Amino acid sequence: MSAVHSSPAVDRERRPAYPVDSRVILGWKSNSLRAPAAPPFAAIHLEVMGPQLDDLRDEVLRGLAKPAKELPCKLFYDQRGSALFDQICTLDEYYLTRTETAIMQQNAVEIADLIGARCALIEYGSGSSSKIRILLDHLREPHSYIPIDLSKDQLLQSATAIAAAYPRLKVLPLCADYTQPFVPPSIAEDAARRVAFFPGSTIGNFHLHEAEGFLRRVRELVGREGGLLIGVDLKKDPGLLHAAYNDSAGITAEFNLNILAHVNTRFGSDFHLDQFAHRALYDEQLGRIEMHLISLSDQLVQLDDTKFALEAGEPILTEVSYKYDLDQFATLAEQAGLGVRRLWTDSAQLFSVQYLVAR
Ligand code: AVJ
Repeated sequence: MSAVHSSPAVDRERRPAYPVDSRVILGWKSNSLRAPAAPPFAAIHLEVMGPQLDDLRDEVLRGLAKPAKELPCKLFYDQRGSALFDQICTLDEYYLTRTETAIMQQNAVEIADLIGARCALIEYGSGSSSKIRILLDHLREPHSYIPIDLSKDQLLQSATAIAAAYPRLKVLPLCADYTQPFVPPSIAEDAARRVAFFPGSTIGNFHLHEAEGFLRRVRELVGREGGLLIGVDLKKDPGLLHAAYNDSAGITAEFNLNILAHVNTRFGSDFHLDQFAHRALYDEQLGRIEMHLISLSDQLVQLDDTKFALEAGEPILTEVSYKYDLDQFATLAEQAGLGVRRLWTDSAQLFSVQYLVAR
């Protein structure tokens, strides 16, 4: 029976179908604790696995206490940040989204063939859940869709839209921070295989050693027969990269600065947005874009009881975005127990979509 109906969303978080603490023993194989079938009035059951507000606060405090200050890039995506990101994706200079989407559309039949029938799709960082539609439109009898995102409101909204558009699909949204190990939701055992979906080259936001650990966790989650469909941005002319992260309309700058507004509202800090400037540069040696916010004056910022001193010109690192060679990424995947089964690129080799399988 489907747990999802196409009626309007009801956030059932405040009255979960099972005790919240049971999440620690909910696993792939746990049948006994599966949530009872949803009553007809319940549209979507949202499973929440944290993170606790305090975990994020600690991460912010630790990042600002470092000699080279940093903020975690997952904090870009409050409501305004998510809207700005969606806008970035439509910019001429930001080739990533349209290139990845075109690759997926052009090869959708082959991709769906490789994934096979009755799969459970687990999307890491589902955001507005738009790219998954390309898959859902081509897959044979997809079994379930498990979007994972930190932003609860957007998750509920997009999961509801997917459930309405694909009434035969089980939609099981999970609010979690996938950069940290988390307990996977219990997925009915009758899915033929578990396939993770990680588009957008968000893998680039991990440092290289973190990326390997992340891929290994994905490999564990999907199991022996599982797969991972992943978008990986490629090394290219630094000029193109620079333009993609320094768009002429200034949307990326707004997106970058908005992280400070988000930290202010969420944690009560007192960043002055007009005292910082956006900077993005490509480090060719390290093969990565770095986004910074540069302090425009000597200033103090307070968070809880701690005051952080910033000098004029001092950067806060807000994001890294690694660009890969195909060989380099294949090696990384191998180290994580995944082999490249097939990959697709555009004619200019700007971007790649890769289907990895457990080795
Ligand atoms: C889609 C999260 C990978 O690094 O290109 C866009 C985010 N940052 N412009 C990226 C982003 C600046 C983006 N990710």
